[in-house]
Amino acid sequence: MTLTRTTCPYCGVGCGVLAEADGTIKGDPDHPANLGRLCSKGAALGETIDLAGRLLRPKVMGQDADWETALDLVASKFSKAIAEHGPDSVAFYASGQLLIEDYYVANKLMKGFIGAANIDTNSRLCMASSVAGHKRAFGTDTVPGTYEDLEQADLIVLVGSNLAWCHPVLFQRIAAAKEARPHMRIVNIDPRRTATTDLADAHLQISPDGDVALFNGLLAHLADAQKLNASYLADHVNGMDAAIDVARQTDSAQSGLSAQERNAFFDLWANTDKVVTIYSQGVNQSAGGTDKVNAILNCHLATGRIGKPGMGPFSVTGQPNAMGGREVGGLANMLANHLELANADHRQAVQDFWRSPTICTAEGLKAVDLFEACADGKIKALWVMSTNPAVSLPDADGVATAIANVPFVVTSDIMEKTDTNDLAHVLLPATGWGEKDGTVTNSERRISRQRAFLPAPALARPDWQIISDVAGRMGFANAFSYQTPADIFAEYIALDAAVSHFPRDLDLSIFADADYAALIPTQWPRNGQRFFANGQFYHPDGKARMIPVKAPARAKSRFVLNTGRNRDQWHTMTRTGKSARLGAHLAEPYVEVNPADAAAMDVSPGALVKIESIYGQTILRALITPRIAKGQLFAPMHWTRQRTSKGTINSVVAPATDPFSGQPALKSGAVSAAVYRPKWYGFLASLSQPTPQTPYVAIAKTQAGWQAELASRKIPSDWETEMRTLSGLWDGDFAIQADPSAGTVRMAVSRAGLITGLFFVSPSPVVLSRTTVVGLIGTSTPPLVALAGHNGSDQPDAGATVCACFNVGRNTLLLAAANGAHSVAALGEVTCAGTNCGSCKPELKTLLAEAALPMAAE
Ligand SMILES: Nc1nc2c(c(=O)[nH]1)N[C@H]1C(S)=C(S)[C@@H](COP(=O)(O)OP(=O)(O)OC[C@H]3O[C@@H](n4cnc5c(=O)[nH]c(N)nc54)[C@H](O)[C@@H]3O)O[C@H]1N2
Ligand SMILES: Nc1nc2c(c(=O)[nH]1)N[C@H]1C(S)=C(S)[C@@H](COP(=O)(O)OP(=O)(O)OC[C@H]3O[C@@H](n4cnc5c(=O)[nH]c(N)nc54)[C@H](O)[C@@H]3O)O[C@H]1N2
Ligand code: SF4
Ligand SMILES: [Mo]
Repeated sequence: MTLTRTTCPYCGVGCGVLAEADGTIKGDPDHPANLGRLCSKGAALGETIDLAGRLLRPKVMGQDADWETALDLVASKFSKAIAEHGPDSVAFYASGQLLIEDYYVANKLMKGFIGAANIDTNSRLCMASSVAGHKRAFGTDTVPGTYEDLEQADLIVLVGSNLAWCHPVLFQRIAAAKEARPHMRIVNIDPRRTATTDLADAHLQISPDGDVALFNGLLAHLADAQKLNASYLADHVNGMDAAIDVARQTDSAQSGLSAQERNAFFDLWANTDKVVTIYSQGVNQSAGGTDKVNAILNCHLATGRIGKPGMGPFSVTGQPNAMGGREVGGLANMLANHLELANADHRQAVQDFWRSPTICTAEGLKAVDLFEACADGKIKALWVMSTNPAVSLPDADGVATAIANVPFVVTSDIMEKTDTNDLAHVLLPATGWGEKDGTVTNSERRISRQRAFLPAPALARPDWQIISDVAGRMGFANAFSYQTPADIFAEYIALDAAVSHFPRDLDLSIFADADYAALIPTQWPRNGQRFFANGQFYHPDGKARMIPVKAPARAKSRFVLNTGRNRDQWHTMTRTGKSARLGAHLAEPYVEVNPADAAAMDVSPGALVKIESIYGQTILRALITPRIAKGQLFAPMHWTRQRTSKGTINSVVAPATDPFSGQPALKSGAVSAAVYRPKWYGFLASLSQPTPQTPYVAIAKTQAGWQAELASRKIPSDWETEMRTLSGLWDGDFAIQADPSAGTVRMAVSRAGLITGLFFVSPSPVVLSRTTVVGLIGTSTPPLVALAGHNGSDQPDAGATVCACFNVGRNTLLLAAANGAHSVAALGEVTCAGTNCGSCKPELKTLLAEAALPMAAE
């Protein structure tokens, strides 16, 4: 088998992967981002490259079409809208999961040939506040550091980042560094306790959006304690006085932390030179996200702790090519290659280079506004590429209605059924990871190749080619005659050279003679180089700016709804949802509720909670835990209308945005919550994919089929019909056991001696081992034994999956702990858990702590 050297398509760590055509995946030991490591999602890539559910040919109005028909239609609809309503009547909504080549071409078509800037991307939901904050402080959008800084730091502050689950390989690198250098300190600033907290020496459980109050408090403390770097400030920074004035007026108690917690943090920060502050969506996704970024940058600038080994602010990017998208300028308020849309010289230079008939002169619509324009009827043709806005934008039901209101909608995707595809007139099949070639830039500005190791399935084509083909049909064939992604990359690098006389941070000259086919992971401007080492910034005077930022007033709603990610799922689950192994870790959408709030709402373990705002409502399973503070709720963002009846959590999130970045506040929705009481709860396991219609549904892929959690307020007249309707299992023998006194009903369908469906119904949440029940599907267990909810053998129930790589369940681990495995390493030796990708190590640690508790109490 040939090994192909490629890059993981998930998070911004950008790990190198060695792939074989049979789906064997290994970490690339030579890639500087991961040095051979992979997390659970990367390790399971081989399970998500099958063709189930793929979009394999173009579709026009739900019917298969050939490429000629589909491309002609798309080009003519866009051209017609532009001719009749002007260039601003069309829009692209793209993604940080496009490759540099795809992104460059889409941006070029919109800005240089259509002549509008209505190309925005899901990076608006992700990195926009960091971009705006960097520009205010540095005069340019620069992430100065390198991953090695994380290993060299003496203090790492993680703000609004669940690195353990969202950038697992970076987290592992930090964990290894802490083990090697035990004096290293880690502080986690998050309103919620997470897997990341387990590595931290201190958890600062701040109030939602308490970050500016805290960092302003830190700045005032640095000033009072004479910890400012006076000579650095004099030579390289403007705006210190105003920023410190505002900081002194801020009451840092507004952060929600005690004076003791604050002072300990301030002292630690003030007295440690090598500080890296890592921040992510708890900072960016806020109505004050840009101010949060600058509150953090202010502290680093005031101490000169930037641009040197082991120190600096570090905004980690989410998507594999979030950084590349910023570089090519694929956002509505950017031009290309870090050039300014508002600068006429920059526009002219880009237009000259592109030899384009026109160039946009004004900013386009940012994501939330773009979909508002769709709702208002201003957008006549919309092209969504590699993203799922009907799920991932706030007010998701409003966004779905807005998309449905656009006269012509085209999507490019690798999957056929998504919430956004369901609203489109034309679906264009893109080649996916493993089938396409191109480049991505990771969080430390390192550009790596994605390389194909599989053939393109059926009619699927690479995104850059689809976009170029449409551009050609719109009359721009000369400028979009690329034959390979290498042609596009070469043009992108040539554009950079052509505009090198403008002072910018972006400098891609290291790629000038690059051999695209053999390109090794390379950092711009030079490998290992940090920005700002010489104290030179990109404002006209060469100095950085400290920005005075005010802490926002505290929210007043009954509950603040926080949202985010799970360890083993990626966004709207179109790929990770295919892997039963990944699905076994947190198989159902849930909402974290503090025990006190649960008691007040009469929510017991396993109960359902209805969450409402003026935008919509949803029902989620309660996960009662002290990890979440009183008055707050947390729900993952992953579930969609494809897998639940109540859709996405974004149905209830308000479309409020940050005034500077336009990034939505996805982590602090104002909501109300109450217990939802159905007449019955159900758990269904089935060989075929069920399509249930009950008020509460959550389905997930299992090893041998599917599972569904259900609830309804209507008791059916006949349970057999109900089970067959819910599961779609119309054939096979039916068996039923009812316990009228308990109100429970258990049902099985079997065919040719094999169990094809099991359905357990109860008036209270169904208590039963899901792992055991789904493990019975497809086996020859006698139906009556299966109805007892166990497999008839003496195999104990493994419990909910903790280690996805080796499929090790919670009960197995607890048993191992009880039998003497008292460390993560010992658990690994006995059960293999945590010994492959290591993503579950924080959970193993928590589990050991829990296992130790009863003994301590004895
Ligand atoms: N497993 C997995 N990994 C991923 C992804 C995925 O879908 N799944 N997606 C990738 C992408 S695109 C992104 S952008 C990154 C996101 O990576 P992260 O930003 O680390 O992930 P989130 O879970 O969105 O949010 C991080 C934390 O912010 C906290 N938070 C909420 N409000 C506040 C606040 O006011 N202040 C502070 N300080 N913290 C707050 C939340 O409690 C949460 O724990 O992950 C990337 N990696
Ligand atoms: N409430 C809440 N909402 C959030 C967030 C949050 O923390 N909370 N986070 C936000 C953030 S940071 C992000 S980045 C977004 C992510 O949200 P989305 O971008 O909407 O989510 P994905 O599921 O990653 O969508 C990617 C789509 O592209 C398809 N695809 C995969 N590979 C390819 C390819 O090669 N070509 C093409 N054309 N298509 C492909 C996939 O099948 C999928 O449909 O969600 C945002 N929304
Ligand atoms: S940390 Fe995991 S998801 Fe992120 S790039 Fe590496 S293997 Fe992929
Ligand atoms: Mo993101």
